[in-house]
Amino acid sequence: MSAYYDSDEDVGTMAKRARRGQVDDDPIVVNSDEKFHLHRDGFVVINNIFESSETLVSALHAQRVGTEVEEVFNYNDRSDQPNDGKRHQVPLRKTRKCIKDAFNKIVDCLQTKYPQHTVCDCNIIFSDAGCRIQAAHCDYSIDSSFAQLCDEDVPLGCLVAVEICKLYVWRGSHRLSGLKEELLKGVKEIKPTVIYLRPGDGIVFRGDTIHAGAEYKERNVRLHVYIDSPAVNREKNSTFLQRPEGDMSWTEMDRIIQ
Ligand SMILES: O=C(O)CCC(=O)C(=O)O
Repeated sequence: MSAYYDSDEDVGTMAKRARRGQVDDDPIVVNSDEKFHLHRDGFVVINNIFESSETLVSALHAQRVGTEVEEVFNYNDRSDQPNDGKRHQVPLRKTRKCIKDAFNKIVDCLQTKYPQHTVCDCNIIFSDAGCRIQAAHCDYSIDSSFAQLCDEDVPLGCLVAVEICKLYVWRGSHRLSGLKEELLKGVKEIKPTVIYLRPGDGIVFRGDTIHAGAEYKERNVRLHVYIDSPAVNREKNSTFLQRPEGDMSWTEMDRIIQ
């Protein structure tokens, strides 16, 4: 298995650079050709959804100008690192043909694969050079009703690469939601997996899969699509860190999701 990004930096170094509470051991690096199963692993990679281009990358960067840019959280509650202000997002506007074409392909692909779901909001995510890893989180609040959903009803998200990008995922972490502390005690720690995506690839992940946006040495742009389920109302643009205060079972989660 080889990484084809950050090639001047091995994964061990990359992991050491990440601070305690994010990725402090060697993450497992895989590229997008590896096969995964959405409900077994918590995520799946789809190759070649559309053809990316320099024009598309530039057109997406251009959307950062002249619009209200939202800061995406990029602090770490475990190491008390403050937000570095290097991760932002804006809603995708289909102003150019290259954007419309790519977006239509993404919607066609995801809607065909997940016909019971609805592909809705799409944001452009920007990382500035030096952007740090996010803290581990889910995009939904995993309360008891969420934990009882059948697999087919779980809402999904998709990170789509327009240039090479990566995402940290905790494989199998979706099966931990709803487990009581006594049961969590028997679960072995899960090391993060770094999934590298080539331009045009996407990673679809369940709303209860723990993940973290990656660090970037150089600026990077990518798309984040919400794939809603009729069974769950989504709070727009929310993320849920893995340590709600006062919930003791999360001490075990801290141990498991290293
Ligand atoms: O920045 C990324 O690539 C992913 C961001 C993310 O997962 C989030 O903000 O929920």
